Formats: sequence, structure tokens, C-alpha cells
Amino acid sequence: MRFIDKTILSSDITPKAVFENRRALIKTAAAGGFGAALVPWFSREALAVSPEKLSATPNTAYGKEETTPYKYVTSYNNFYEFGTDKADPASHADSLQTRPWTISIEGLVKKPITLDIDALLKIAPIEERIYRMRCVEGWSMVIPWDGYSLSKLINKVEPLSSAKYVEFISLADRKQMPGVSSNILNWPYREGLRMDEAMNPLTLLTFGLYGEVLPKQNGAPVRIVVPWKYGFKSAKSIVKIRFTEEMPKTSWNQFDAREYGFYSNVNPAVDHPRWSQAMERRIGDPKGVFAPKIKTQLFNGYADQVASMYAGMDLKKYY
Ligand SMILES: Nc1nc2c(c(=O)[nH]1)N[C@H]1C(S)=C(S)[C@@H](COP(=O)(O)O)O[C@H]1N2
Ligand SMILES: [Mo]
Repeated sequence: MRFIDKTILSSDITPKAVFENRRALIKTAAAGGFGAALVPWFSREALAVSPEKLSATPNTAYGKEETTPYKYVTSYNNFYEFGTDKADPASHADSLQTRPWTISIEGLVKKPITLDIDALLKIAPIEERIYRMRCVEGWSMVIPWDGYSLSKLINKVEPLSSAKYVEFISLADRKQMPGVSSNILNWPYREGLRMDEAMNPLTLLTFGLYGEVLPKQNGAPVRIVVPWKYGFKSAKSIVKIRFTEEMPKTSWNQFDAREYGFYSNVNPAVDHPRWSQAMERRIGDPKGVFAPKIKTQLFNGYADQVASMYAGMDLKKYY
């Protein structure tokens, strides 16, 4: 793994370089050039279909950190509709049909609408923003996402004043998603945000990463990205966005309400009942498992942009 890390320097992480690298990996793997244990993980990723470009204008106001190499972003995933192992989404998500794809925006809005994915893409200019992502399990990545602020879409549908929350509902189709046959979660995968959280400019309606259309394992063709909250709040492959008066029920909260609260803001001072949340392991660190863990920041480092929404709230109670 460390040998491969050296083949991609952070300075040449462009989609093209990544793609060429993947081709080189296929050849090396086919020639038996890696340790046997490495071959399945990398060759699966290497054989992924060649990605489709998505033009996006970088918006560096949101961050300039060094990004996690593409190969990790697209091969170490959580997407339980395709299995519970980190490698499952990359190996099984090929069966997901991402076109045609429609998304319906409904509930407490003046102008409910059903949009085709191509129409949705045209609502606002696509920006590329580098966000830190922190999974509740203790790992993190830095990902250049391509999308626009969800607020742009919300303004179009004109929520009623009674709309207090937004619910995100993922596709759940047994035929395309083998994991949906297991009852590990309550399908469809559902997540939610309070209205002010959904309107916060950081909340990104996301169509791509690294200047390419979202790989299926990352939630194609459209997902949400909420970088100050644990990763599970960022629902993938969304088919419905619903505005509600009541706090939506969410799949992980139904799984275990004590472990997965509705807010789930990244907070090093509030432990998960079964483990500490004080530290994180950055995936793709060249030192691998020997890399020192790093400190997790309150609101994942986005306090300047989001803390005011929680002023006066007891974050231990509203976890
Ligand atoms: N529909 C759906 N969305 C999901 C998940 C899932 O299992 N199903 N997993 C979540 C979790 S736990 C994380 S950490 C992120 C991972 O996103 P990534 O694989 O693009 O990094 O997706 C989130 N969105
Ligand atoms: Mo996660």
C-alpha cells in the first residue's frame, strides 16, 4: 500500500493523472506486481469505468487543504445499500442505474417539482469546494466536491413558513442495490436537517468529485454533503427531498437513537456511547496505519460558519 502511495504525489492529483495511474495499476496488478493481498482491493477500483467529466469552477473560499487521493475517496466507502464492508460499494455499485433519474421536491413548499437530473444540474453554477469529511466511525478524508449550495434549490421551491425541517430520501431498489435485501437499516435510507442547516451555504447539493460525475459508490447521481456533521448525515443517491413541520425520522436514529442523534454535529467533546470522538484517522496518509491520529475539531473545523446556529443549545443533549 505504501508503495502505491508513492506513485501518486499530491501535486499530480488531477483526474487525468489518477486515471493514468489506475491504468498503470491494472497492468502492474495483472502482471502480479503487487502483494497478493493488495490485488483485489486495487484491481476492483482500477477496473471502474472511465469517469465522465463535470465542469466546475473552484471556489477556494471554502478551503484549500491537500485532498485525499482519488483512489481512497472512491474505494473506501459507506453505502449500506451495496453492503457493509468499505470495499462493497466500489465492487457492487455498478448495478445502480443513474440515468434516467428524477428527484421530487415536495411537502411544505409553494412550488413542488419533479426534476430530471439534467435539469437539476442547471439550477445553479457548479462549484468545486474542498471539504473535510468525518465519519462517525473515526476516519476522515478531504474531498473536492462539485455542486452548488442546496439553498439555491430550496429558494426555487419556496418553502412555506410551516416548513421547519428537510428530509432526504435515498433510492431503495432491491434489483439495483443488493444491500437493500438485508434489514440492517430501515430502507429507504433517510436523513434530515433543520431548515437553517439546509439553508446554510456550506450544505452542498453534490453531483461530482474531483471534476468528474460522482462515482456510483459515492452516491451518484446526486447526494447531499454536510461537512460539519458526521458522514452519515450526507445521504447518497437521493430521489426525494421533503419539507416537513416535524423533525424527520432518520434511518440511523431508528437503528439506535442513543448512538445516532438527529443533529450529529462533529464534536470531539461528545463521545459516541461505544467510543471516543476526540481523534480521527486521515485515510490515505502515506504513513498508513502508522500515521499519528489527528485531533477532531468542533463542527469539523467549520465553527465560524455554523456555530451560531446552535447558540444556547446544549450540544451534549442535542447530539
Ligand atoms: N444512502 C446512503 N447514504 C449514505 C450512507 C449509506 O449507507 N447510504 N452512508 C453514509 C456514511 S456513514 C458516510 S461516512 C458517507 C460516506 O460517503 P463517501 O463514501 O462518499 O465518502 O455517506 C453517507 N451516506
Ligand atoms: Mo460514516
